[in-house]
Amino acid sequence: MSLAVGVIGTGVMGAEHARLLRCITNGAHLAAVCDPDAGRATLAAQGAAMFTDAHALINSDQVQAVVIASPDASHAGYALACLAAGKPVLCEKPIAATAAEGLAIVQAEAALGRRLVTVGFMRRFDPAYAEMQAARAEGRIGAPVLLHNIHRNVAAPDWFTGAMAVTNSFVHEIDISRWLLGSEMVTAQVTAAPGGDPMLVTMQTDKGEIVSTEVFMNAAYGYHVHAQLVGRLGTVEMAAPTRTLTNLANAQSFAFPPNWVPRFTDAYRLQMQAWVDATKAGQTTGASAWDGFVTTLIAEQIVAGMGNLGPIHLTFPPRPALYA
Ligand code: ISE
Repeated sequence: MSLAVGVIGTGVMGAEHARLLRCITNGAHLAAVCDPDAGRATLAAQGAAMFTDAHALINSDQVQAVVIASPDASHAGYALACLAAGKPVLCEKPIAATAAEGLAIVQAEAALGRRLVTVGFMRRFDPAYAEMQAARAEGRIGAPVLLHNIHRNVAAPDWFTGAMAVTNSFVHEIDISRWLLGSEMVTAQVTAAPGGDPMLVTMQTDKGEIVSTEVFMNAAYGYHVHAQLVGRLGTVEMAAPTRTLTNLANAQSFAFPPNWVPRFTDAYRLQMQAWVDATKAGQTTGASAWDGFVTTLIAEQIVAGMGNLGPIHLTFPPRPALYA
């Protein structure tokens, strides 16, 4: 039986998730979309049902599982509504705009006693990150000591505030660093250029590993995400995010993508397929509600402590047994 999926929000990410469900994903189909903008909803729906009220989509009999790709501030309310309706949900990052809202999702899911929430930290499905994670887990580079991350965007949109470099962009490195290392972050320290962009965040894990991340929202030349994991025996890092190299006019070159959709196209496709397969098997995959909450909690503590001279000491509430 094909899984009937409803997509809330048909902006850049919602349109891509709708396309994956319509054209690429096995075992599922796009049953409905929801967006107040009828023009882009129609483009994404391509014949699927259209809603303007997200709660009506979530509660519709036509929809068995939900993808949330609406603006960040609406994620938590819709995720809670999916839990109340008992429907599996793939929620774009961040899981919530505040840690308190993220915790409410964790508590609601723990009370339900079964996991229905997956957070769309798609980098976990990127083949390069997956290889790095396997290299670490299999001990191929020895004990990890450092992780260097680079996260550069071409230009921040007008509506991007300083804090969003942390809460919307850097959350990816919080999640992927926890996942790559299998560690929890315990401290963070931020050094920002005048005006706040770029910034350098240094975190330390519970195993003493150091995680450095450059977040540069206006790097101009292209969308560029890179990671290098340094172990006691060797290092593993991403190769150029491209299949071809051009030799021309005394130089070798490759092109950077303009944004994250082409860079992570495989990750989004693999994430959707894994989520559909897991959902149909009554299982979960990817980042949990707990991972989403911890990521937002760390981001919130970093934003609050950004002016601090010393390191920010990160604190967490106890992890419910559901996420052991
Ligand atoms: C954007 O919202 C994303 O999720 C991208 O993956 C990230 O690279 C970008 O910095 C964010 O603004």
